[in-house]
Amino acid sequence: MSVPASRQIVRAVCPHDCPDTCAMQISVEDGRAIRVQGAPDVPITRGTLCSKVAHYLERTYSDQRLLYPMRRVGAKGEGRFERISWEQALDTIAERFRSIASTDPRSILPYSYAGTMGLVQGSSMDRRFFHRLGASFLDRTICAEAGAVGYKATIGTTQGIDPEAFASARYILIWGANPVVSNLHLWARIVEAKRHGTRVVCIDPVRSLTAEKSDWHLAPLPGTDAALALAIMHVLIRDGLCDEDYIARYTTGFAALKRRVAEWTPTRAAAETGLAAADIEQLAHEYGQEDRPAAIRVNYGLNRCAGGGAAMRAIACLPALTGHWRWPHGGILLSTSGTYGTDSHALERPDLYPYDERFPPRHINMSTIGDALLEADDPAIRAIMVYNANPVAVAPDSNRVRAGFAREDLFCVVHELFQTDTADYADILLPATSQLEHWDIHKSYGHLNVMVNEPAIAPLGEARPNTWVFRELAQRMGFTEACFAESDEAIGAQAFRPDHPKSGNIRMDTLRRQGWQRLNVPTPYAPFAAGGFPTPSGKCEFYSPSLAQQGQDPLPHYVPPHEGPHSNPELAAKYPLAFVSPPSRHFLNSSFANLPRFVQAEGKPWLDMHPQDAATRGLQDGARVRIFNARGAFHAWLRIHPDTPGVRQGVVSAPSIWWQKLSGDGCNANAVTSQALADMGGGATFYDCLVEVVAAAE
Ligand SMILES: Nc1nc2c(c(=O)[nH]1)N[C@H]1C(S)=C(S)[C@@H](COP(=O)(O)OP(=O)(O)OC[C@H]3O[C@@H](n4cnc5c(=O)[nH]c(N)nc54)[C@H](O)[C@@H]3O)O[C@H]1N2
Ligand SMILES: Nc1nc2c(c(=O)[nH]1)N[C@H]1C(S)=C(S)[C@@H](COP(=O)(O)OP(=O)(O)OC[C@H]3O[C@@H](n4cnc5c(=O)[nH]c(N)nc54)[C@H](O)[C@@H]3O)O[C@H]1N2
Ligand code: SF4
Ligand SMILES: [Mo]
Repeated sequence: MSVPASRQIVRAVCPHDCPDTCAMQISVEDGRAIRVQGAPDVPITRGTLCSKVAHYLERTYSDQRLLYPMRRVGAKGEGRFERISWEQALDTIAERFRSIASTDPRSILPYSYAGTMGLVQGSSMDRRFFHRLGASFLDRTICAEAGAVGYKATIGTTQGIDPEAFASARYILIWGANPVVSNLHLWARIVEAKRHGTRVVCIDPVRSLTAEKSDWHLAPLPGTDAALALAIMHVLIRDGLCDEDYIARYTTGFAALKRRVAEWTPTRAAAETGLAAADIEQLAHEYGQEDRPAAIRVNYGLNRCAGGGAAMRAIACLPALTGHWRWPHGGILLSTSGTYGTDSHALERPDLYPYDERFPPRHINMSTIGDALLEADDPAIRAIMVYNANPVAVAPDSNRVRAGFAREDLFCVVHELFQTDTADYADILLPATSQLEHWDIHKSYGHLNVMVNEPAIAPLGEARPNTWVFRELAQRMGFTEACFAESDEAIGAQAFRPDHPKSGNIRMDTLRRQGWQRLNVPTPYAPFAAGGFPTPSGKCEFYSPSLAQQGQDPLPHYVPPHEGPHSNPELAAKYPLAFVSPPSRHFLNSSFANLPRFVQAEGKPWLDMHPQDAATRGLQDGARVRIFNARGAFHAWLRIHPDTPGVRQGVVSAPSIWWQKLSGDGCNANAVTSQALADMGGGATFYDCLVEVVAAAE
């Protein structure tokens, strides 16, 4: 195909927080991007993008884009601003940071998450800047930390099966994941497997789009997955469905595990999970068949609860018990991100932290940002700089979060593409570039390739990339270290350790020529076919000495929800429904939830409820309802499907994450979610939340 002279195709990468990390091709004509497509030659993407990013130009060229730096003119949170120059904006920020840092630099807090997953725009110059400044450290726990820590306690890494191998899987268990919505290209592989007869089972309290398309859907109560996993292990061991040779060679602690799971009869697990004991027996038997190794897709839906770490740890034991790791299409997949030898030291330079004895390092957990802004006093947070994130909309317990951001004495800088709920609280609001306007390099948590994002167009208005902002601020703060002058490409060139067995093959010239490169892993890839788990013992640890050392239960166990109908009957008497708020297919967290196409596609804030729960409350399909608990309330429209209920009984679900100011009542699902933490990693517990639902007042 010949490309007209004025027309170019630029290689790009979808920057969003999604495991697929798609390769994009941007057609550019006379300096304007005119078409966004999935790259046909890159694995996983194979030429298709999801329905959000296929319309990326509507985001890029949206008339809602912030194009100039601004300063607040209205009251805090009112969202009224006036235009200023970049010089004025950067000087103001540097001056405030310098003044605050002279008393205690830990009073300054960065707040960022995964607005872009790029290694350069996501976590490089920004970290260098805040490290050098001696700011408070932000613990980035809001999504995956509990599960990642739990999984690693068993396996030693977050690695697992190559996602491509799901196409040849013989039995697939989708657990706490909704790939049709949140991992579309893995779903495409699962559809390939279904075509040759593979049975697909989905474990989810919600009848998600994935559950709907699976052969069997089991709907446990939220936060009870560890009980289910322990009972599956009980049956596998009781009925001789284990691979004793694999266990003997490549695992530790089997005898102790056997004693532990002896207590976990299917009947006991049935009482916790709300599933039928017979179904648990059947699931264990289906799973344990050695002639068809099972591939488990486990994901973060089940780690947003009190026992999220323990659940992931227990589930991660299964493929070692059955020896399914022996096959490339057997085992378990949480995330591929641990496969990369990312050089976070070079990118983030933690060595720049000053270690001043007057100011011992202070960590703030992003999952409790509301409490931190309102209560931290050693020292109080006096300045916050938000980028790649929208905490007012996405952080739990948003009444507390809003109150924190509304503090008159908090200096708040927000760097954004759009005027989000958080941007409304800025004192200085800075315009950020979109992925088409800056350079980056990407790893993935849903495949095994490295990809480069070349800028396709010039920045719109005066929008600037994250790295540019922190480079400029570093200069104004007098940070003279050479790393603050590095270009984006120079930072990107340090992203992977050249001596790493799996990343050592990554070459910048190859990447820039062909757009992507697969890590140095074989195809097919069976990471633990012969053991080699990167745990302290080198084995899959059913018994974990390091957990024992930390004073935690060293064996797989069940931690009931903070707010379960069984575990907290007193609370459940007032608020009897377990509330979850998983991603809508039309939004990506709160991204896209301000753009007309996607808001129209989603329609309204919905609440899915079981017909029996609706009948008890006298609620009709389509009614506007108030969802509330002691922390807050929000409104949504009820969806009841009498024949195929959208949720199990006792559970309600609100597809998320709506912008608060665009949701009708100024509140979204996080009005009711809690800042309580998970058992491991300080993770957030969005899906561990009891509520009551009533008809909305007129
Ligand atoms: N379209 C779209 N895609 C996305 C996102 C998005 O917002 N929109 N977000 C991205 C991000 S940041 C992430 S972390 C991933 C999230 O994607 P996943 O890791 O798949 O996690 P969730 O979508 O939160 O939850 C998955 C499923 O788990 C169910 N679930 C809730 N609680 C429990 C439980 O206790 N046990 C079990 N077994 N299931 C439970 C939910 O009902 C949901 O259907 O998706 C990414 N992809
Ligand atoms: N109720 C409920 N709450 C949840 C969840 C849930 O399932 N239910 N899921 C949780 C999970 S898993 C996650 S990961 C978090 C996600 O929370 P966030 O990571 O905060 O995700 P987004 O809401 O997409 O906000 C990212 C923001 O970054 C901006 N951005 C994008 N690119 C750039 C850039 O290059 N520079 C700058 N400066 N900004 C940029 C985007 O415009 C967007 O507003 O939400 C959590 N909150
Ligand atoms: S959001 Fe996910 S599926 Fe959609 S284009 Fe980006 S990486 Fe691909
Ligand atoms: Mo996430």
